[in-house]
Amino acid sequence: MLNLVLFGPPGAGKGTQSQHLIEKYGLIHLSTGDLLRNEILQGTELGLEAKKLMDAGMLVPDEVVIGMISNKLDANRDAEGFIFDGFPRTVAQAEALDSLLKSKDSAITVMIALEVNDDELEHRLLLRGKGSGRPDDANPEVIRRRIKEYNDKTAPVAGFYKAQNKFTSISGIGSIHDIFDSISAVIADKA
Ligand code: B4P
Repeated sequence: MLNLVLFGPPGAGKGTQSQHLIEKYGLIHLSTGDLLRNEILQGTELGLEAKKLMDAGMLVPDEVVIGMISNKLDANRDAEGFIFDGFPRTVAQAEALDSLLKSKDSAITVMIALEVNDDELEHRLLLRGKGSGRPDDANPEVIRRRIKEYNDKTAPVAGFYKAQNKFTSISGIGSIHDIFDSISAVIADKA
């Protein structure tokens, strides 16, 4: 089973690269950002709560996203593997994911981090915000808050996987195609 964590700051290209990985490896894509945006679209109670935090550039509580991932793992018991995109975003989420996978006799294969500097992140997200209608992409202040949340709460997750010898980082700057080739090379080496 190939279980991949795509890691990196907001706008690093996790969602973009996931689309190519799904095609090549036939993995199930689990994006907590997409799952939350879907809850917002459906107008659920969870979605209404999440929207306030997401629009402000803050993380949604751990128990909410862990619950969503747990349901998706249960619903896809026969999968060849998963791409975790935007999850785990805190050390508590990483610990919960390890236990969930362990209870299914599985584990994370590798975490691949996309390295992109803050100026480029802000540029990409503001550009996407012009067309996507995503409120969290429209405002430079919210984008900077998201990057701060990443540095404060998410960056330490890298240490969690380094300690397990499962961490690799690559440059997330360059063409989408070249970055995809670098990711594929890591998978070929680790899987
Ligand atoms: P996410 O939906 O995970 O989104 P993201 O961090 O903005 O984006 P990503 O890195 O996937 O960027 P993308 O490929 O789209 O999170 C949104 C919010 O949801 C969070 O702020 C938080 O509130 C909440 N949330 C989600 N998961 C959570 C969790 N686990 N715990 C708590 N809260 C959670 O790329 C961005 C742009 O760059 C695109 O326009 C793309 O076209 C462009 N791009 C990509 N690659 C490029 C390249 N190589 N060159 C130039 N541009 C590129």
